[in-house]
Amino acid sequence: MVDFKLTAEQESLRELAHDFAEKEIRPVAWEYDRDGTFPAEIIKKAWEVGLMNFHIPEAYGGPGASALDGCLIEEELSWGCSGIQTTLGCNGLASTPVVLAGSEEIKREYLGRLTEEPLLASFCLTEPEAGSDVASMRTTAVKKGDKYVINGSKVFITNGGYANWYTVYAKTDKEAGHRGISAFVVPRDAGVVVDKKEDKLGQRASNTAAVSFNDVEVPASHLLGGENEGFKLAMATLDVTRPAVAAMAVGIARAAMELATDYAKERVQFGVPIAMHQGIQFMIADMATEVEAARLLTWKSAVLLDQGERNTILSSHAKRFASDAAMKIATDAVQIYGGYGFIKEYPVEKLFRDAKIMQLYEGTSQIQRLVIARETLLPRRAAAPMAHGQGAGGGSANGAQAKSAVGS
Ligand code: COS
Repeated sequence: MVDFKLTAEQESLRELAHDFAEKEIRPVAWEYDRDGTFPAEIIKKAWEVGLMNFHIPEAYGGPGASALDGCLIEEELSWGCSGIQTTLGCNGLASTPVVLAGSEEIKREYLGRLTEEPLLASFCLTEPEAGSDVASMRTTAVKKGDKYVINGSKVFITNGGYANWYTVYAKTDKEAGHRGISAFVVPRDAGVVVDKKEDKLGQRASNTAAVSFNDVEVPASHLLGGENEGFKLAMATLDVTRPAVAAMAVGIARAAMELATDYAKERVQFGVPIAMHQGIQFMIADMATEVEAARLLTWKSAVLLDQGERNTILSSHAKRFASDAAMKIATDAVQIYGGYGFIKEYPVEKLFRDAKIMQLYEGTSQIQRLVIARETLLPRRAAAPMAHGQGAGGGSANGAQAKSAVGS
């Protein structure tokens, strides 16, 4: 049976997130964007009311929310401000590899840190010379006795300047391409250096930093999954997190559509509100269809995860479609506002800038099309999906399941 009706619990979760976005995020969003203010106070409040770390399984102190529940929250918070939601949601990206492949001890320590205090974690995959082409990374991790020594630089790291710990991908076998990458948990106090904070076009309230590792030592037990299994762990992580990014894009798209709709009903030209003109109506109609379609793809990609199914192609469909829809809808919202849309005093200008990153981070729209094309032309056999650990009724992921999936 296909049922698009949310449960009463899901409706209240959505309401909680919407109220938070309306009362705590929207009133400061434009000011934080202008000044590039890091939303420290909002992090504390969101953590207290349970709007962060909802993906962490109950066994490690989280609520173990389903992927679909996560998407409901992410859409609302991003409707409030996607820059602030990028900050609040990044723990999900950083800790998914730990949920999927960390040892029991690592999960207790590092997932526990996030649920015990409002701390942040970062996901360090991208490098100056390795963006879409993950396998070309240069950061290395060399095993010395019972430690790994990490050297290299990472860029575009969300919350990089504020994280308490980092999930870091590094080459453990330089000659083996994607089969020579491993993932590690690196606590900040192991010697992570924050090189610089980026000054960005949009999502300016989120911290994006370059970080480096100069002979940073971590115990061998900080390896996530097996040695040289990091690439597949990164891909499996993105399968889990791309639905969340898609939900954020839906939040931006919906915000832009609502603003454009309200404005079109108020703004009078040629003697009538511009909403009476068919040219405007058609733009609003397309916005409404695209928001609806993007949300349906997003929910489907999340529900597949919750059902323990492989969602690689759906997660790329959702991320690609929702991100492109957010950009188009934000662009059309500026168009509907006319000249005012180009002025910072009016709200759609920020959404237009914020939407752009959705087509870039967690895999560009072109990379999503690459994944979709490969999965369509050469469908993988229904390989075991990664243990998810946030699925409704799915309970918590266990390392054994996750490791077998990494190796599949
Ligand atoms: N789950 C599990 N394994 C996967 C997988 C997935 N979703 N996708 C690919 N793999 C496996 C493949 O099966 C292949 O396995 P074998 O080594 O057994 O053959 C291996 O991983 C390599 O896959 P592939 O050949 O597709 O790798 P490519 O180097 O061609 O890269 C892309 C694939 C481009 C899709 C990948 O590098 C990517 O997603 N890049 C974007 C990275 C990104 O999103 N960056 C944003 C930073 S995070 S904010």
